[in-house]
Amino acid sequence: MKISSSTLLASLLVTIIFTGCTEVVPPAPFGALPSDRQLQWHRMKYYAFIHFSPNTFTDKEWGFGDEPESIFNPTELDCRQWTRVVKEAGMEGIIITAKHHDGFCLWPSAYTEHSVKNSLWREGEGDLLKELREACDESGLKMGIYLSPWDRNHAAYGTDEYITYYRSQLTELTTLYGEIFEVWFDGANGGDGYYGGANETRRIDNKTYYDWENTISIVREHQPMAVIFSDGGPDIRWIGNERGYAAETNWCTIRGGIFYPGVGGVNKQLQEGHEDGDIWLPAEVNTSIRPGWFYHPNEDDKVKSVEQLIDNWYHSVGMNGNFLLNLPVDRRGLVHENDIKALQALKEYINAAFSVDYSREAKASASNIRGNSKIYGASNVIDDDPESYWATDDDVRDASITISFQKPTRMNAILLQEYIRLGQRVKSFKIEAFQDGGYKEIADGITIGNRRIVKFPLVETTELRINIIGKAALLISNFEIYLAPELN
Ligand code: FUL
Repeated sequence: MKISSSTLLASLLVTIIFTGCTEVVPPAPFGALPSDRQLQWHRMKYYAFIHFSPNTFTDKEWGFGDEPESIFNPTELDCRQWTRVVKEAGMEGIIITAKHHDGFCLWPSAYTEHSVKNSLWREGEGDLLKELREACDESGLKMGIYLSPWDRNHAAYGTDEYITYYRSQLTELTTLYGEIFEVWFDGANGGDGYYGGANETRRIDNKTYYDWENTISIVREHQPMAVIFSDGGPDIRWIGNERGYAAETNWCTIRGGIFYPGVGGVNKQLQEGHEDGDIWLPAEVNTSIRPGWFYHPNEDDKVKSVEQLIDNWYHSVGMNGNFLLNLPVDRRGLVHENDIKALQALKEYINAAFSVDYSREAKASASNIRGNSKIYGASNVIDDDPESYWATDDDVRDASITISFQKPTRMNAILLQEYIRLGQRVKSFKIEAFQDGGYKEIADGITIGNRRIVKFPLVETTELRINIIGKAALLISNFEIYLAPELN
């Protein structure tokens, strides 16, 4: 069909009349990009780990694998108590140690006798994963699983037979318990153990033994939206420490081919990612609310203080990561009272700090707007739509956005988000406040990524200016301003 030039002109005029501008080319993606399952995970912030196994009853961190099943006997186990506590804490899900290194299974696996089915708990009729699934569903929480690759109980650990066993268990967990949001592959692998009575040391090659590609495909087949965690992803990476600290500079990108579960000597790289990374692999920040991952009665008075938890919050949720906080369920099968108090105190702080966003009363303007189009206007950073964003022209990689308040406004924290669907671009930023007739720098940083919360000493101002330098056109989707309670 031939289109006449007058038809084209008419359609252009219609576009101009209805949109108020000529059409602007949307920004092209830049560098490595997140998958849909990673984007879904990026929308989360904070969720619980629960470590629970025979270790809870033997006072150990790593069971040898020879623990009798009868030792697992929580007296008041109530997954609804867990989900109530977790929900009230503002968390969004629970990842459970379905099997830790000791090999004991919290579900009645068809492939081993070393499980709840031979314990005294619920007279061997119990299935902890089923109970947790029901409790999570009732409270609207997501459920994730930790299935330790290392198994100090299994006689065949170290051979191909064990890999078949491991995969059968992974299939059970990804098919029998509904939707799983995350699968956690621990890096601790190989060493001494019971191994069906052999009582010896077995070493495996972390990189090749589990044939990760084929093991991972089981999760992909049955739970296509579940993110897979390990030192090397493939969806989310370990942050390189167990203290609960991301680095201030935290890229979602890393160079491919370096990391795999149990890779050693790369903790700093895991903590910061790589600016020139060719794959998208954002970080999850995990730590325990107590010194140990498992419950130990002598740690009842060693629960982290609220100040410590707040620090972990800013260094995870506030530094381009998600926060996975471990709650060691006790011998009753309950989250301990002291842990609940600490969780509540953190929640109170979060509520007090982040419930009033002062940016929503302000006006935003920018030094450059892509094609001068409303679609990419500055006000997109202070609306509530995560899919709208301020964008600059392709050749503008150094620009600023100004937030003006109707009256002097007090603040000490700012949250920034890039529109990461199209890549991580920001490579430095500086925040200035207008005070005493001029702009004064109040904070600066390197990366933003999915979410960055910048804390600074209290300022009162009528105008903020954020100068940003990127690797490509800038795309900022969100900007929030808070007055958080000061800690003593
Ligand atoms: C480590 C494990 O060895 C610990 O026992 C714990 O499960 C922690 C989350 O990961 O690698």
